[in-house]
Amino acid sequence: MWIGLISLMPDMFTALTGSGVVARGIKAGKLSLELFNPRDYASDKHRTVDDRPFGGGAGMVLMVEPLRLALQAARDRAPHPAPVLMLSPQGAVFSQPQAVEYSRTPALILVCGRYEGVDERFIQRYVDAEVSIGDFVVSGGELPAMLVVDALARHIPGVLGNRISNIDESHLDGTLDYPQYTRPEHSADLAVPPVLLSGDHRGIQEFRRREALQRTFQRRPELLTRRVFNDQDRKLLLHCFEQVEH
Ligand code: 4G1
Repeated sequence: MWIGLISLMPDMFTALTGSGVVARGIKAGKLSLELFNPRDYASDKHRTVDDRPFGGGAGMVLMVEPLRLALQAARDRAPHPAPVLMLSPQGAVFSQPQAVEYSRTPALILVCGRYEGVDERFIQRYVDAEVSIGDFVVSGGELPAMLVVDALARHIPGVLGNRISNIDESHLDGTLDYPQYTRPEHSADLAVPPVLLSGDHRGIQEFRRREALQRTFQRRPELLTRRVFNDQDRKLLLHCFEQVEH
């Protein structure tokens, strides 16, 4: 997969390309990232990329022209026709199904905003979809873009190694993870739940499922409304409901 990144702060992406899953994918030839800096496409001697907002107000807005030329350069380099996504608080919140979906496109262009935002005409004309990572203020689209690239890369065949497994999507989709333990058996004044040392695989499976459902019910109850449960899950959940009354 080829990903073109349009950013005024291309150095930030060394956090992604230096080590970790994405670096591994690049080395394995499964993923290729290319950066395009709108500043390189500015037309004046000061290499201006932003200007004050029409109508007044604080801060600066990214101008259409440097972005358009950077996008043109990215499109020229893309080995396949590439959808253009922009990281933006105006998008729907990025989700696991989208990570899987976008990992299947052979080429993708991600546009990162800066300052107060991007001239709306660029978005209207050139951006296929806006994607948000959540409802909070950040200083630019770069960190959100890195997060999206990491989430996509995990789904490209051959990117994950043996020590990094792909977390079961059926779990991610509807329930939180169960608690994990590793050696030693006693640590921080706490013992590992005995069932995990018992070798009773059915017991272990049931313990993990119960813990996962209980935590989801307690911490993220809204996730439970998006799923249909089997008989075992229903029984374990009913147990959670009963505990609430006591
Ligand atoms: C209004 C949040 C503005 C922000 C309301 C999630 C945030 C990109 C994202 C902002 C950005 C809220 C994101 C805000 C983002 C131009 C450059 C926009 C940075 C910018 C809730 C600043 N997911 N934010 N505005 O943070 O790009 O992807």
